[in-house]
Amino acid sequence: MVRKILGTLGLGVGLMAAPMVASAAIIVLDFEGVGNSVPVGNFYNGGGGPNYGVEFSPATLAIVDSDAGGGGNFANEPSPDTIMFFLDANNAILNFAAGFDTGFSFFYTSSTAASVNVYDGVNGSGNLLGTLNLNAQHTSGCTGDPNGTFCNWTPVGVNFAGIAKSIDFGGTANQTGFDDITFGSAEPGRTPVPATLALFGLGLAGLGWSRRKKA
Ligand SMILES: [Ca+2]
Ligand SMILES: [Ca+2]
Ligand SMILES: [Ca+2]
Repeated sequence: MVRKILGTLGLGVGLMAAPMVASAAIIVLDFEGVGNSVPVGNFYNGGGGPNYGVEFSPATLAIVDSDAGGGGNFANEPSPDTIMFFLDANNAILNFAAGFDTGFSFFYTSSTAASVNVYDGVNGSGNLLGTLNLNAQHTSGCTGDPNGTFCNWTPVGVNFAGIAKSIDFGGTANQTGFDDITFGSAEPGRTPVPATLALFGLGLAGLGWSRRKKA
């Protein structure tokens, strides 16, 4: 039987390569490969990335660090070089229709305080299972890599009872970024990359649009 290269790769480095952790499957979304200023959409729902059955609302975008050729005004992201953010705070939701349990977590950077809510129905419906509170910490004790105003990333997570099916991301449009979104654990799945030497800092306004005209 002729073995297809892609088929072999799929078995070798796909879902089955994930380490077994405890009894519950832990899934980490690192947004690598989605693109720059591209909606995450169905990337994790059969649309190019690992198919976890996770669907993002249209307002959620992936963005690549400007130091890696994208348009992102951030640094020290836990999994370089792509993160998720949104441009419409009222419509930044992910649906995990099959459901997940135990915990939910991620790393974030934010210039404003915000809340992220976990629900047991899709599209932010049903019962509120947990809330993650975010602080304004984006510039605290950090520098660019070499560029990027949003340079401080904080792990945050919550344990909950029941089966969660959607996440409603709070925050301010273009002012809150997320990476290594983790299902099944209150501790996000990756370790932050340490800050590297800063050459200079720039006072750019937003996470996503660092190329706009400077004051
Ligand atoms: Ca970076
Ligand atoms: Ca950067
Ligand atoms: Ca990433």
